[in-house]
Amino acid sequence: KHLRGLTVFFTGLSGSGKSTVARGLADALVERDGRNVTLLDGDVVRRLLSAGLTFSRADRDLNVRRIGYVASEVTRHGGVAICAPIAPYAATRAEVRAMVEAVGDFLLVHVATPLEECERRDRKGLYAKARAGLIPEFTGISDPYEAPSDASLTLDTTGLTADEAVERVLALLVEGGWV
Ligand code: GGZ
Repeated sequence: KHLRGLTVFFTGLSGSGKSTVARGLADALVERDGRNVTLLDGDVVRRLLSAGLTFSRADRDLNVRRIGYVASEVTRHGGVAICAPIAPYAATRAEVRAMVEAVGDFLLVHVATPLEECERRDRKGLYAKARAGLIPEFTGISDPYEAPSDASLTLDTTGLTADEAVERVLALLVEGGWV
């Protein structure tokens, strides 16, 4: 078992299940072997670290780079950073990967729940608003999402419980010797 730092970076649409799986993974890692875990969840990041940023491409990129920078610092010091932004742009994700891989390990998890399922869930009513034209740049509806081709794991949460989804990510970490 090595103490190398690690970033687990979740990417996917709003409502895909990123936050739920990320939180579950964080809890599981702390419980299993007391690893030093930092969860960089979208909501908290947008409220504090990226307060005031919009959803333009420039601001999304800034948001994702900030998350990546914090994750790289956690990783540098041997911790586990778990990030869960939409991160719709492949080039920006690649920048974050490079930043983290300079100091530790990076795993990309694509939460690839289909748009129709995310929209069916519509837990915050944002898809309905976006369809009504009330949110001009909504990912998947009126703004792009570039699906990754470099994911270590692709997870469709349709028909999976949160625990089952977390188990799949944990299995990947066990396989790679991180836990
Ligand atoms: C996408 C938006 C938008 C627009 C508000 N597009 O389901 P949520 O509510 O909690 O997750 C979404 C969150 C996305 O913020 P991120 O920081 O993860 O995005 S990015 O990585 O692209 O910077 C959604 C809400 O914010 N939200 N407006 N226009 N999601």
